[in-house]
Amino acid sequence: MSACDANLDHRYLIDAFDLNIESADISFYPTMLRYPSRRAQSYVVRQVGKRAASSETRAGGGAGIGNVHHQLFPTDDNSLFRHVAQPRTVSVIGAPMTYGQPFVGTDRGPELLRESGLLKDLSSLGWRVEDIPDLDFDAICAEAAKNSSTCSVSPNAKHSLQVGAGCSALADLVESKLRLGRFPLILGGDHSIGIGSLAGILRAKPQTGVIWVDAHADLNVPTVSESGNMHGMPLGLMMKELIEDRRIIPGLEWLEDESKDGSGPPRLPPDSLVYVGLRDIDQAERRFIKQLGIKAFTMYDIDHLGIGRVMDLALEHLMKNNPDRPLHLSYDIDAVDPVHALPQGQR
Ligand SMILES: [Mn+2]
Repeated sequence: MSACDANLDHRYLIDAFDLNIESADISFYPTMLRYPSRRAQSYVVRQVGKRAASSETRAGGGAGIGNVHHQLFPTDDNSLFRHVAQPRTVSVIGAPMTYGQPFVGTDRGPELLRESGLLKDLSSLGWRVEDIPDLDFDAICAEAAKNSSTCSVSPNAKHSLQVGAGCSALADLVESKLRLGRFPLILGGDHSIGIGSLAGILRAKPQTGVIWVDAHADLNVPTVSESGNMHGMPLGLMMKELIEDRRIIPGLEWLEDESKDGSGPPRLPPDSLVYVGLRDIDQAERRFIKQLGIKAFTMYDIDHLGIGRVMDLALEHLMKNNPDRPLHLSYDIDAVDPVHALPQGQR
């Protein structure tokens, strides 16, 4: 397959998904700050719009990179979004986190997505939109950092006090919105926000299956991480098989708290996760994926099978034992091929 064909399929990665999800987050990779946020927004809106005009989309080969307004219609199909209360309300939560990696700037994500018309597009799909002010990570993280002189700092989970405090606040908010029957749409921020999203989601709905769209596996834990950057750890920290007790990481002690309804601390079973779009995996992560039997579709699989088939297989895997489970989509912009989202400084 030529590079050109491969890239075309990467475009399908953005446009041809056909899911019925109950929560989603979107995060930014630091080198993609200049990424045209309209595309990211289009992608998320498509997921929330769900199946609208999907037959035409499939028939057209999953293309349609134009204006979402022309391709999506409100859905009144009550078999969709079964876990979301009527009338359907999406809670837009800004999580402008930067401490999961070294570069400042990922905090602009929520602002860029809002500027590109996200809220209007969601409302045009028939959703009630609850736009929540961004979490005040400046204040939350600064307060957490004050403790760094009094408590030990994890050598290989950088800025864990800040990431931990921010994600704790995010988890509480996400959990409360899910318990109200709302669809939390979390706008990052770097992907360390996944720690907060997943924790909140798994507390409210422990059966949730997770679709992780990302170039990276984000399956590191401090013992194996090459960089110590926590944006590479959100999934690793949720797996009991990879880290037994997260209280060893300063700032993450709250992850081991028992939830109010007794469902235990948030954990993600390896068979409740599917990767889509992997193309840059660390050695330790490769080993974990193999050992734990995690379902993973790389960019090669997408080029080989097409995104439609990949998504069918992903859903089949997640739903085979539990067809009614809620689904969470986590979308890292770095999954988009650089040909469509140029890294900073290269355009
Ligand atoms: Mn990621």
